[in-house]
Amino acid sequence: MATSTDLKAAEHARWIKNKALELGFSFCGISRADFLEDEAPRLEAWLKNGMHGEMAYMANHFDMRLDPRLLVPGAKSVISLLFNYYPDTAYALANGALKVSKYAWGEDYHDVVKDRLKQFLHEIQANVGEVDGRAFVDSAPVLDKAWAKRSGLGWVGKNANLINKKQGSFFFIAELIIDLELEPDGPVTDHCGTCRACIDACPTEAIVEPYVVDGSKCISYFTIELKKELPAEWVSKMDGWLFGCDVCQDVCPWNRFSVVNSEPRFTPREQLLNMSTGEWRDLTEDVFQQVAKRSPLKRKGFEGLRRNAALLSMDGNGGK
Ligand code: B12
Ligand code: SF4
Ligand code: SF4
Repeated sequence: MATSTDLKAAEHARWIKNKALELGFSFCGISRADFLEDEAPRLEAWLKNGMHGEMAYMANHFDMRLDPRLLVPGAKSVISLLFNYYPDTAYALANGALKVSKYAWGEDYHDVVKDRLKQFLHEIQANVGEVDGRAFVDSAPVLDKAWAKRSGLGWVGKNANLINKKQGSFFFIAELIIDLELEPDGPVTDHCGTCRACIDACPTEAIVEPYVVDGSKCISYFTIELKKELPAEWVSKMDGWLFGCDVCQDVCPWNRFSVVNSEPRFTPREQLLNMSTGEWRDLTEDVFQQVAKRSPLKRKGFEGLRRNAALLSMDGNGGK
């Protein structure tokens, strides 16, 4: 028989899911804040095999990454949220120019989604009363995909991205970790089946086995995370990507169901998308400030971006 605590937990969960949609999130699911048992050995193996490359931060806070109660004392629930960034691809880069991943065509998602999360937490506090918690979007030792999977928002595909059956994978994942008891959702099934389009299409063979991406071989790592110069032997494999890489998502059949996002702050920046390879190669600090202002490109910095562009254009990546 359902107790009054269960009923409250179900009622609060319903209210939270409706509010999430109102605030512009596409999907919302809930999990109990527990230890991530299945992920523990996988994360350990990934790190042991050096798949984090020089992303030293990934090796930190191992226990906290697997248990949100160590990150947010008193945590009871993880609210997982998907925020759509799929852009109007009519803005696609001029043929032949160096490519920038779709997630970076507009304003930085850390800022856009964080603002929304803070508002969400305030609304929960106003509606429910004393609730303590923290908001995260790619901003702490939290396994975002594992929580979204547990909360029933999709499955983690062979390309290691969370895929939602209704709208594909071009989403950012965020969480509210709070000390309120909520009715949890359950995971959904994997729909990759016999497909291996992402594995075959990856330009650097970074998907070393189904569901395992060697981060240290991924174009996204080379073009964004790696602090030192792109190693010469990898330059020819970058497939014209200047910042990030969308290949394993572009070929995924589930992304036929992507819908264009409705977030004004993600409106693609025409100046960024119209840059020719020559303009990237000869990038000046002034132009960098214009195209990278409040954008994910800031992470790479002026020198890093110019260095990538110089190496890529020398190798004949991109035509214009
Ligand atoms: C480190 C990191 C990277 C690294 C490493 C990539 C990686 N796959 O881990 C690099 C820089 C390469 C990267 C690239 C990208 N990233 Co990134 N990244 C992260 C970050 C910070 C941590 C991810 C992590 O914990 N990796 C550790 C390893 C162990 O995790 P994993 O690959 O998911 O491994 C799991 C699977 O391999 C699985 N597994 C292993 N073996 C097996 C076997 C079976 C049978 C099964 C079923 C599963 C399974 O279990 C593991 C543990 O859960 C998260 C943000 C966050 N805090 O979570 C964003 C995040 C994963 N990135 C994101 C994005 C958008 C990207 C890019 C698409 C960006 C781009 N366009 O360039 C690419 C995609 C590359 C790819 N195919 O994975 C989004 C993903 C959104 C989504 N829909 O899934 C996240 C969640 C950020 C966010 N909050 O929105 N990223
Ligand atoms: S993002 Fe690009 S390089 Fe990285 S795994 Fe996917 S296809 Fe391969
Ligand atoms: S391309 Fe195919 S195998 Fe890869 S994630 Fe998508 S459905 Fe799964």
